[in-house]
Amino acid sequence: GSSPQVLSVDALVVGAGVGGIYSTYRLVRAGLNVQCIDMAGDVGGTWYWNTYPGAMSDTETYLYRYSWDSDDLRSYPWNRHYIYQPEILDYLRHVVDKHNLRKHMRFLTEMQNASWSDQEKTWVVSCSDNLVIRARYLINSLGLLSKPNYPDIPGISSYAGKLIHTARWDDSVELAGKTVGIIGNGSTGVQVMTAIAPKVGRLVSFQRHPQYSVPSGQGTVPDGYREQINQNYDKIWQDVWSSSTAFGVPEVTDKTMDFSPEERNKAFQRVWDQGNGFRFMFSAFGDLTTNSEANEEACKFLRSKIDEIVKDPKKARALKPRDLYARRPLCDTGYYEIFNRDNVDIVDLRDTSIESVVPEGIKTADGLVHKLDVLIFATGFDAIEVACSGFPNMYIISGPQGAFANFPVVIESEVDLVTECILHTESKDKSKRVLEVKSEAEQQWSDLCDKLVEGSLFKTTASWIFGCNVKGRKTSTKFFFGGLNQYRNWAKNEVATGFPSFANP
Ligand code: NA7
Repeated sequence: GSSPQVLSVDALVVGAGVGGIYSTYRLVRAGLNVQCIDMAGDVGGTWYWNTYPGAMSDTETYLYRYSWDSDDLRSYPWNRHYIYQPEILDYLRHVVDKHNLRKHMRFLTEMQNASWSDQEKTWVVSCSDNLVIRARYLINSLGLLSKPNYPDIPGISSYAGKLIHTARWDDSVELAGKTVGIIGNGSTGVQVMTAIAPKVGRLVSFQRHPQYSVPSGQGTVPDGYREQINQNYDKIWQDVWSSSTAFGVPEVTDKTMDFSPEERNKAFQRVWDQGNGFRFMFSAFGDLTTNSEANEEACKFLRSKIDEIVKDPKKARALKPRDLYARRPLCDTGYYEIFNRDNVDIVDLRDTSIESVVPEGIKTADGLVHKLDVLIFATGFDAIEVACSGFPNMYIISGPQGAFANFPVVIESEVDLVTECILHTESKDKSKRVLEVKSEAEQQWSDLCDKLVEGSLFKTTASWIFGCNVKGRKTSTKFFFGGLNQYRNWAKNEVATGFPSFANP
């Protein structure tokens, strides 16, 4: 073919989501020549791709944003406790435009291959469009949940109706009046079902593992709410940065079983009424994720709520989990309530599994063929599968074994460290501008991550958090469960002590 177009820059940022935008901002501000690319048609990352009905953040709005533009934080308009996908996308576009970052970005451009030239101390990255980008630093900000996971069910290609994955939504798919089947009832499935139930002809959830969900407390914020947040923002961020989960919820240490059944019930009811999944898991008691007896108390409370809300006992039975409350905590805007609608039904795959997809719909093991006009896969992602060791001057934002906490805050903390690493490298003689994480440091971190999950009940459920959701993937510790605060302390110490975990190879 024709010879490629070659672009030489100081830093290449791959991905223009929450992490890529902030990386670009920091490195441009530091005086580097930066190119950011994304295979998508615009900025947004996760929020570019996940446009399914009901898509929203389940972090409260005042924390689902960057902390570093103090004016913007206080003036950019929002009016609900949680923001929907189009609003998040607007916000990210606004940040990019306000800080003039678009001129550093190139879309519909995919990184295809990257190799390090030891001689030139440069990454040589080939991209789609016959483009080669040469850069001293490579920052991968590809997202931890970006590759859609398709279930391993025979017959999918034979399906004659409309098939759609939530992470590749297509607005032209007509739902009104149609019979819609959905596989997947995690964060995504719960949101999409709640949103479409009133619009579709019939909705059938093919459910393998029900999950516990609590009300989010969504709604327009009351008068004075924003003003109060604005006045306290500095303190709010200090608290978030020194917290473990960064969700802005109190992280209490009380032990569940030290309290009477009445007191326990009252505490669970209080966080249920306040809303938010992380609040329910971490603000009533401090041991739900480590003590199974305590956890079972939360389960009992949540199962009783399902029985209370869902009128049809058969549906209620199907919706009640039998395992522990030990997955990423969900919250919703009326999920259990939709099952009181006549047009919403549930097939409990614990009773009868999916045998195959057939042209008409889904065939279950009991021999029934469920006819479907549309089949939605809310089946999640092939999460956090990236290589990392032995790559000089390469960094991964939200890569393996990052902190398990509110992602925008985690991402910001990671980008801050990466920027410090790059500035440190830049301060060196031109021929020595290389920094690479030591393999012993990497091993130590990995061992620490393994140690921290010992005793965590999250290990007892099979979810993407340990890579158990995709067939053939090795189960591993994909997160650092020491808390955001501990990560930030570690990072601070790295910077203050001259990057002891890194070396100039
Ligand atoms: P999740 O949380 O990985 O949920 C995927 C769902 O899809 C879950 O209910 C799975 O059931 C279900 N699933 C996957 N494969 C199958 C098959 N083959 N048959 C039946 N059911 C299946 O993905 P989400 O998109 O909801 O959320 C991911 C994260 O994005 C979330 O944590 C937020 O941080 C944002 P299972 O439980 O495995 O039985």
